[in-house]
Amino acid sequence: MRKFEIGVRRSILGVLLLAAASAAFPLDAPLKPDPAAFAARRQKFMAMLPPKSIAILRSAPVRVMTNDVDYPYRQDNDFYYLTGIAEDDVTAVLRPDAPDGKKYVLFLRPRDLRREAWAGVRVGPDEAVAAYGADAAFALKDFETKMAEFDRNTYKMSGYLIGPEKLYLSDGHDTAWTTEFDKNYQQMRSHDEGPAAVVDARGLIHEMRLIKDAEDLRFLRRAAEISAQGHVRAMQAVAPEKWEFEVQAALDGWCYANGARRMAYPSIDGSGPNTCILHYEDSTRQAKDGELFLNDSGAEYGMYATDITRTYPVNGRFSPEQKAIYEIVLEAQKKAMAIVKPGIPHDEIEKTAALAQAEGLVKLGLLQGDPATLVKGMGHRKLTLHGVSHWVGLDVHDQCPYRGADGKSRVLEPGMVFTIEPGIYIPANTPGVDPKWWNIGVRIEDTVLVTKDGSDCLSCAAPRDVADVEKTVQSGKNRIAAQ
Ligand SMILES: [Mn+2]
Repeated sequence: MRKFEIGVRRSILGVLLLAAASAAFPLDAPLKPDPAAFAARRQKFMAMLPPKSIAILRSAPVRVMTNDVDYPYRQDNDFYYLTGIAEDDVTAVLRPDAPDGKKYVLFLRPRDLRREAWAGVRVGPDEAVAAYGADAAFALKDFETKMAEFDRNTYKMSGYLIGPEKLYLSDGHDTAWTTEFDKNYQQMRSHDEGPAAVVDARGLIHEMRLIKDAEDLRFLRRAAEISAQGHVRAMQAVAPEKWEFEVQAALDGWCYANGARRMAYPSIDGSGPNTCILHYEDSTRQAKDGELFLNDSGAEYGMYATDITRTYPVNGRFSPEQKAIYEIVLEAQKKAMAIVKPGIPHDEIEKTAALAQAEGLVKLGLLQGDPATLVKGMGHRKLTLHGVSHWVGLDVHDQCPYRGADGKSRVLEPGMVFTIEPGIYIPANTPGVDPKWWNIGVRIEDTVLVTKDGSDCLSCAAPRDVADVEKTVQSGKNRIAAQ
């Protein structure tokens, strides 16, 4: 596929052929999560815990949107990573040295057929062992007594929390559950029972999530692949007088039609002045001839995010000023991408992109001074605003420290996935900047995997080079002839 792409890239026909090829029917079958991958992660997680530890993981709560309408349910990523369970109101317990051998125990809501008639079929305690690979499963109401119970025969406390000295907790941000749990825990501690130390388990889980396994990568690749195809659709949908929401629909719709159940974050579709608003989410403006369009959108596929931005001319041709800025951003991204390999400190990506952008902006007279000095004093941020790289995974911004306790940047390892996303933004009325540069906002963003000896850009199938971008926009069938 890659050779084919390069071969036909040079013509408009090529772009059309590519579009036709990626719209082939039938669609690739939806990916199914592999239960063995979750079992392997649980095993690895338990092996990381110190002796005499126990972990309790809680699902995400249902969140209310309006009156009696809830937001579509979205599982907590740390809970999902270790369990593969997508439903709400579940508590998982991991017991590395369980005396009874029941290392993975689930607590779930019992089946309720009347409720299921509204809300859909659930896995109850009776099915959970087979469905989720648990060693044992119980109703939620049994959670408290299973954790700790006074034994009337021995006059001693017994239960999962009696014995372990460290409790690793990931509460799924379910504050109601946490409040209740904490009340019981404090009561237990007032009798000097239960683990004395509570540790936030998320730090450990985030470290695991930083290095992607084969299961992570299957989904991350698919998310990036369909989103990159969606970006081609969006480029073809843009034209003078088109509304931003029409372009958004072209991309988001493509992702949904290819199995994405959500976008990874609210799509950013901005035209003209809106290209300079980093998190513009309204999509309600009409694009005008001669403007730029900035599209920062990525699908969530099977819980996994991708993060991609493309910027293109609404009428299919960059103006000289737009092109000058675009080429600085593209050069910065390419330079930063070229250094990615194991052993490189992560902040080298930021430094490389920042220097390239500062050099370009000084050359154009938009910044003054020595580029390296500018970068040191963060002077370039006047027009570049943000950093250029964050981890990507189940979260669009996967949470893991970028620096060690010593303040030093984390060094790249195979399996890390992150964005490279330089940008330059010149809103109207920027002091000291000639109006010909106003309303030019450019960001180019891709999601990149560190491989054994370099990198693999997961989303670079979306056109980036000036000629490819212009050709793709021009190939849009609905384009209104301009000029
Ligand atoms: Mn990003």
